[in-house]
Amino acid sequence: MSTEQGIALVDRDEDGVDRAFREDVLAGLHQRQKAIPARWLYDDAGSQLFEDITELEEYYPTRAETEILEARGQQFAELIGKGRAVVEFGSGSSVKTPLLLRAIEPAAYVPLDISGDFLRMSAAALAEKFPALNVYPVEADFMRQVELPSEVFGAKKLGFFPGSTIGNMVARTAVDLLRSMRATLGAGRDEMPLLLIGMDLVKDRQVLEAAYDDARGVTGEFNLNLARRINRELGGNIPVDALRHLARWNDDFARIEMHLQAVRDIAFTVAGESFTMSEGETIHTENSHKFTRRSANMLLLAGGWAPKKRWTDEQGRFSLILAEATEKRDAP
Ligand code: AVI
Repeated sequence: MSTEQGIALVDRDEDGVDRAFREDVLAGLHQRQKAIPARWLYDDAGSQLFEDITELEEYYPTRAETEILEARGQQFAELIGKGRAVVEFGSGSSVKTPLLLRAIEPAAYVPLDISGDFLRMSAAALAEKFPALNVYPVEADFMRQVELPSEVFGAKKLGFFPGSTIGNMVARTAVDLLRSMRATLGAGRDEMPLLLIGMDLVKDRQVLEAAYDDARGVTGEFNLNLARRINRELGGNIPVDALRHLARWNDDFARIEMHLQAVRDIAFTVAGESFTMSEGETIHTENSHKFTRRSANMLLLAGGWAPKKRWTDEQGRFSLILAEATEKRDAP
């Protein structure tokens, strides 16, 4: 894995501007409902703010999922077995990943991430914690099928996708990702791969809205950082003080939506293009879908995975689901 590969994954113009970022922002700001894909929330400052969010009193998902991983190690070992190759979609968390690895004693660990820096850092930290484990980091966009290192070709695979990041995708993208995971893990060969995936659950609106609009305003900063990033990287002059963080439950789609709302009429430019927002108008910046047992099962089935076992934390806030890749179609 080389640094050069990391650079190649981000396509920059002669001024060093990330072309995909500029295209997504300009296209999104020209829409009637302004909307920018949530992945752009995560520059270095945004990633640090997200880390801070996971420690907030109101933000329960990280604690709830960790509780499940701590409590269910023995069952994971029984159902998943030892000696698998664990393929984590994302760089891995310093808390959650070791809990799983300790429980199932895999033969290899393959973290996949588009950000080479994060990948290298977390892979090195893990290798230190588990000196006997073979760690093969792969710098890649896991939204598409990824070729795994030849060292794990023959091994049984377990995909690991904690955090309910699947909830940040609209259903169509989520299904595409589940199918790509199936292809990456080699479904269709003799041995069907398994997937352990975190999915946050529908609950009281007040609890959800507080989790995404905390009293200390950390989530607000995380959201507003996107406008700051646009100004910094795309030569914009969005008046950030005229935007406020909005987090609201959309019951029709069972999701928390994050928006940046204009508190007065504003005009600004980004990358040389002009935009206006009327007071009250919003830029939609993130969805966080919440699931029921049935909607989670339905999504997994649509993506080619049959749910086998489901665990929740004591308070029933969050679920971790073990699924097995299915044959192409289930009769009837
Ligand atoms: C990364 N993802 C699962 C978080 C979530 O809960 O949807 C992102 C987040 N946005 C605001 N707070 C947390």
